[in-house]
Amino acid sequence: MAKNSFFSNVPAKIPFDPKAKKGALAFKHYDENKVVEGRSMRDWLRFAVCYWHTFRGTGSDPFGPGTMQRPWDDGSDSLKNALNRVDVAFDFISRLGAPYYCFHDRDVAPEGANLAKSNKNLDAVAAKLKEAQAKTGIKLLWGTANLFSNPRFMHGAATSCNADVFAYSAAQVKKAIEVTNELGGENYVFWGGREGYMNLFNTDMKRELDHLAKFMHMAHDHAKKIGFKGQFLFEPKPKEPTKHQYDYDAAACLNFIRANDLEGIVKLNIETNHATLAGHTMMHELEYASIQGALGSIDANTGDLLLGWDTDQFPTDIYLTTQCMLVIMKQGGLAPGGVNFDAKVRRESFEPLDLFYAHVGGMDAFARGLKIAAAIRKEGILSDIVKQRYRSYDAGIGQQIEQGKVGFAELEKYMLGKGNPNPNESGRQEMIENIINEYL
Ligand code: XLS
Ligand code: NI
Ligand code: NI
Repeated sequence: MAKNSFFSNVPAKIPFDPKAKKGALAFKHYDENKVVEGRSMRDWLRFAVCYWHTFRGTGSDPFGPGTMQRPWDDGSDSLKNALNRVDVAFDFISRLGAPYYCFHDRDVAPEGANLAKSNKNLDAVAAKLKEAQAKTGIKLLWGTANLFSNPRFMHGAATSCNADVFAYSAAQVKKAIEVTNELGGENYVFWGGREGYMNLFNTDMKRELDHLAKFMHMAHDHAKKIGFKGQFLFEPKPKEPTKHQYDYDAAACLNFIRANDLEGIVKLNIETNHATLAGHTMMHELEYASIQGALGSIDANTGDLLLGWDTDQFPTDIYLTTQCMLVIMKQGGLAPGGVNFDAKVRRESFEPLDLFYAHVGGMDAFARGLKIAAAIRKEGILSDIVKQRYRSYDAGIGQQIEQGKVGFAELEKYMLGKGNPNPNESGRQEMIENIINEYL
């Protein structure tokens, strides 16, 4: 691979070198073998490169065409081009030193004239992906199906009003799960690309949601049948492309999961930019999913404060990555999930080299978040503050409330006897924020 590499200006493996000069292609914080809280950074973070943005992104936006220079890509949707791209992708991921990658079926292989031809293309590329995985040791974090680009999905896939589109989607997902299984994928993601609506006047919401639930049970049945051991994941997103996506946020997904007997079958893949589009922080979405045992994996990126859409920028904010790692470490990690960079370089960063800078920056930002979170956890100041704050529930009436030993009548009696509650104490928000800053 190294011989005819398009990345010969980049080291064969980006080094961990905290002393490298500013802006050098080196990790200053991600030291894959460094052990933090008993686990290597590699195993805590389980980084994945995403195929769609990194190897298929053109840099186009609604106002203009692509800008990216990708000298290995002939711009066609031919099988030959797709096969070539596999070599480049694995060369890139090897140099970066990320252990995983993720893809949609249609990112890796061109769509054919009909389903059978599309499946054939996918098989051809999957065979090459399998070889490349074996050669490099790079593994598949998750696979998924693109059920949103082709015009047939204009009304949705599993929630389309057209039953044939439901059937097509089922067949496509069946194949995508099989390919993911064949490649040893550790998870399978469902992002409901157009599972939502543009207008409620023409939408039978109940029927669409029922269809979606049926679809998920069929997917689960098939996964069982073929022995796929990977974790199923929903990826919440509130809007875009539809004005209202059914998988709005972690809460909406969990409600759907519970209402349709999918508990224990589907967990969540939480994406930063989707969380903020839903009016939440990433930390909120992670915490909400995690406390219910449903935090499976993350799509690491970030939005832009001033732009109201899914800009999918690389995460560089260590305050954000610290917040992520605090939640992730609290639940003991993400495995079999990981940290997938569902992120794209800006339209103006059109050289291949920019792909390296972007990923190195994202990986270092997360490694830093990991170190900072570990330092916070080690001193235990935060957890002590929280424990202390709720101590009125550790004994006495609070304990009786938590243990279900009292009802309204007992609580009335308690309070009539006491007259007034114990005085409140300060939440000390500003002091706590100052403490966090001391670790940054
Ligand atoms: C789009 C989603 C998508 C999923 C995979 O906004 O983030 O990229 O991660 O289908
Ligand atoms: Ni995503
Ligand atoms: Ni997204």
